[in-house]
Amino acid sequence: MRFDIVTLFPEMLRGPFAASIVSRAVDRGIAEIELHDLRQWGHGKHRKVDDAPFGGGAGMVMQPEPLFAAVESIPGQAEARTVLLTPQGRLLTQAVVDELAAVPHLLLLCGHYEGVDERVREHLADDEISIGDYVLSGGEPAAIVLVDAIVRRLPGALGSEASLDEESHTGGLLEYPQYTRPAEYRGWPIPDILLSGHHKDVQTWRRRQSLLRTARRRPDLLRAALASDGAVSDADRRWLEEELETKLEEL
Ligand code: 6GU
Repeated sequence: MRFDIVTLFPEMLRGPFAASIVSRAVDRGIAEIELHDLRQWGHGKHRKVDDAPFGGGAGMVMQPEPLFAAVESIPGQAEARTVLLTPQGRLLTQAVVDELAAVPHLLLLCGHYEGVDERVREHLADDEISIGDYVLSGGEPAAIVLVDAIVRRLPGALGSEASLDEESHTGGLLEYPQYTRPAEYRGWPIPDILLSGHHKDVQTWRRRQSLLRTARRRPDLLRAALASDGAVSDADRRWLEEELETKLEEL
């Protein structure tokens, strides 16, 4: 999969992409990431890329020309999905990540200042993504998040594909608690069940911990899982109602 990223701050992205899963995926040829410094297409001696808003008001707005010129310089851009990173975009979820992971060529535009000229949204971007309901100074941290989330879904990017299987298996529930050695630390033991060697019982315990944790911390996610066919069995439902002393309909 190919990523082209247009940014005013390429240095913000280099470090994160040079580490861990993303860098390994690049080394393996699974992902290709190219950074494009928007300044290159800025106007005049100062390589200007922004100007005051028509109609007045505070802050600066990114001008259309440098962004259009940057995108139009990128080979294959006409076939790529061009995504503007902006707090006004659709919220990034795992479903959106998986949708974008199926696109062979993504072109990410990192917004800045008070915003981007509306003609960029209308005539250059195919899609707009936000990574959450808070405001960042620019789209770069969002580009790091988006690339990481996509790359780890690409075949061969993770050491073992089992990790991904397990994730999809848990179907929108939070993860169960994990423990490793030592079995007792500062007097805090791990749950006995994990030392029992009864694989089936361990699986049941983990499944229930997932359900319980999701019910308590993210009832919104549990409601979605309950509504999706086959994600939560009748046995799971009965156990959870008992444990919570609540009818699941009341969650
Ligand atoms: Cl993509 N950009 C900015 N500037 N702020 C954000 C965001 C993006 N997603 C959440 N907040």
